[in-house]
Amino acid sequence: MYIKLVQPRMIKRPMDTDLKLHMAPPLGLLTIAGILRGKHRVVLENENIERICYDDKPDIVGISVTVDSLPRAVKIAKRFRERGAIVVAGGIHISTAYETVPEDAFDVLCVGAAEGTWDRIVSDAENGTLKKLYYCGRLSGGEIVSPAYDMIDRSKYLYTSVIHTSRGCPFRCDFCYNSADAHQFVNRPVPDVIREIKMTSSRHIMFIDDNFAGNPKWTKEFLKAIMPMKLKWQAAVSINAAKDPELLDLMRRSGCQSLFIGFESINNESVKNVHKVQNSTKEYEKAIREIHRRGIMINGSFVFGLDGDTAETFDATVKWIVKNRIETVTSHILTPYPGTALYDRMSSEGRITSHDLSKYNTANVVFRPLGMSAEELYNGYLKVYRDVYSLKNIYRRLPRTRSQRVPYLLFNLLYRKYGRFTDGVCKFITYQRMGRIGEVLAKYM
Ligand code: B12
Ligand code: SF4
Repeated sequence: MYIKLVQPRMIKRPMDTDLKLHMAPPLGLLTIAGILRGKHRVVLENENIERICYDDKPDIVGISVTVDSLPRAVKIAKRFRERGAIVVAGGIHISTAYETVPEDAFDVLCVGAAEGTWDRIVSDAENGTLKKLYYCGRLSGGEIVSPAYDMIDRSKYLYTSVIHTSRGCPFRCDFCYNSADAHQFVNRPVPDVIREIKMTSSRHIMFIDDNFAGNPKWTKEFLKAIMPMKLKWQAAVSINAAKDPELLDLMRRSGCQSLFIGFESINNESVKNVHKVQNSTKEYEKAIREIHRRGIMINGSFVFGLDGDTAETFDATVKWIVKNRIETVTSHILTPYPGTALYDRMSSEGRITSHDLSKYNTANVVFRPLGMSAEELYNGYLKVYRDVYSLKNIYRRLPRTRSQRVPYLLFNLLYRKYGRFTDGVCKFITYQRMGRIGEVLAKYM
């Protein structure tokens, strides 16, 4: 069979440049390619970096859907279905909230990991016994299939050495897709991950797990195993990881450069309201010191519009970020993704003001906030980006550890502050080369 896999384009936020579209290849679809190729003809098209071709005649089209890309996915599906293809939708949003997806938008909906469903979908399509809904059920780590890394056009991406060591997260924060029942937490066998790292032929690895330290025992074993590989790596962890000195030491010794941490809010009430049970704001500053002390940078993630937030929250948060020299910051407007505990609560309180999912990319206000107006929330969110990445505050946040200053300045200036300029350069020298230049500069300074 001829199977085409499609990644719908994402909607950029006001502060994003095209660098975001070229950040990393879609691992979900590459995993499906890993499952199917050899048995079928498989083509992958990522609308973030190329145009989708509607002129060929695939038998099956598989579309990966996050909440914000659902409206675009529906349009793509319509065009392929008009040409006679069977369209299968899967991915994070379908797995979280398949029952909210318009009935007639796709031929097949797939809940959970592709590893447990695609072979059945294809053989049922061949036999004419296709069903509307497929479930994966529980997956063991050893059943996770490696993405087809060799299918990536490396010139189109900043980072291609992206690896996942686990799926899901042990926590269930109300606003996160992991609060929906369909998601499980599972680690992969250590040798499988090491084999994948070797496949990338790079020593700079980005682990894209939701929570790289979701099972600290596994993470420690893994870090000991990669120690001889002399990697430089970054990952996302929940803040409780910083309470474990042995884990932090192993991270440093195995080459950790930066950790992405969901602080979400500096207001304890706000954090507790969304059941982020592992976060205690009282312990934040100590956690930051422990991480910085080991020469590891922090990418702090913050959510605005939580029920304890007011119009004062924005400036207070920026002040705190600068004081604690958080090296990079990602912020979001609280967004009630369908299928999450937050959505159910806001929906029952009648607070959802927009059901247009293309606005659900955390850069729009789609609900009625409690402690401020929707306008104050939107403007405050934009101001946080402006203030954190002002030249003055980039200077004030400069890391104390000298070796961190080059990667710090590269990200703050070339990605965030002057991203449009950098993107223009990438169009000439390729995104891959820009990613490499960043790695090399960071290594020698
Ligand atoms: C890397 C990443 C990015 C990268 C690259 C995205 C890319 N091209 O893949 C960047 C930084 C650009 C990015 C951007 C954004 N991201 Co993002 N991102 C991730 C991250 C960390 C990893 C994705 C990944 O590779 N996973 C590993 C693969 C193997 O898993 P998977 O995609 O789930 O695929 C499996 C199954 O879902 C299924 N499957 C997947 N596709 C399909 C398709 C079919 C047909 C079938 C049958 C099955 C199937 O099978 C796969 C294999 O088992 C995830 C969190 C996570 N850990 O998954 C967030 C995540 C996907 N992002 C998210 C968000 C919100 C965004 C942004 C909106 C952020 C923003 N404010 O701008 C944007 C735009 C998203 C978009 N429209 O694409 C949310 C989505 C929430 C939701 N409910 O939809 C996530 C889940 C983070 C989170 N915890 O909230 N992201
Ligand atoms: S810790 Fe992060 S990934 Fe885990 S459930 Fe909470 S928000 Fe989601």
